[in-house]
Amino acid sequence: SKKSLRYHERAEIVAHPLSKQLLKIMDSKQTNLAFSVDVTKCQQVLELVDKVGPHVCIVKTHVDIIEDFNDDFITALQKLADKHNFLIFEDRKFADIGNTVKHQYSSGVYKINQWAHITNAHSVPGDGVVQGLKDVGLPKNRGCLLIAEMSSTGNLATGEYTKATVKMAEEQADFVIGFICTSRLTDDPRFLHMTPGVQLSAGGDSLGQQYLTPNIVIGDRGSDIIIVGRGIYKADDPSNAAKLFKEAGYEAYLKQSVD
Ligand code: 5IU
Repeated sequence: SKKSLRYHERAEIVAHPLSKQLLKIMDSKQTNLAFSVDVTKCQQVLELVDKVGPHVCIVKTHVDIIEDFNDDFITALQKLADKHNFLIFEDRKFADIGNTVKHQYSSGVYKINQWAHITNAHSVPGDGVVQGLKDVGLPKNRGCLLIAEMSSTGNLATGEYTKATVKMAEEQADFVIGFICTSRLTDDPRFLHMTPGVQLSAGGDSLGQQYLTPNIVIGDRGSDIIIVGRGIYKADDPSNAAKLFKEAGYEAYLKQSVD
């Protein structure tokens, strides 16, 4: 596979301050691991994140699955982000017209724009979805990932849809910092590629999730960041599991990058 730049080299090239911050974290913590903390109680989330935090560059949330969500939870999560030096990514998957996503991003119970460094959107509505999020997010230095591909079986984000999503990102690269994808989609070093559906051995679940290994995702497919949920939080020792994913992901990165 194609050789790529090291994190510290890319940190010098990227324009968006958030991409720069993320690449610096990846360089200094030697990790391309994002932890998807998909549990449903604030305390569970915070305990897992405190254990796993030293090993990750990103913690990915689904705040709408948390049963006892409250503002103190966000304050506590932000404290952990400072303590362990990671970014917060709310996996909101915005998918409405620009005017609606603007409100969904800034209002309601969660006020995602106030605390999530990164969020994501489906490209299906057209670039108005990015425009709407950008109105709210850009003044706060937030960044957005476009969902160019999905990990689940039978998903429709393929072929021309994926290509058009990359084009949409290129046209709004001041706010779109990268992609959710299953392999590298562009050699433009500004864009960060993040891949869910990762376990230490290939396989799947009973609801269509498909798993690849860190070595395949980073090494063979040229993605930048592995996103791992159950592989970590269902493990007997989540901290040690995160360490194993971190080491596997980082080793694959070292092998495919220029010395
Ligand atoms: N996620 C995927 N696949 C996708 C997208 C998001 O799995 O295509 I877009 C999310 C769903 C879940 C996490 O929050 O990534 C993966 O969790 P597991 O590692 O537990 O399968």
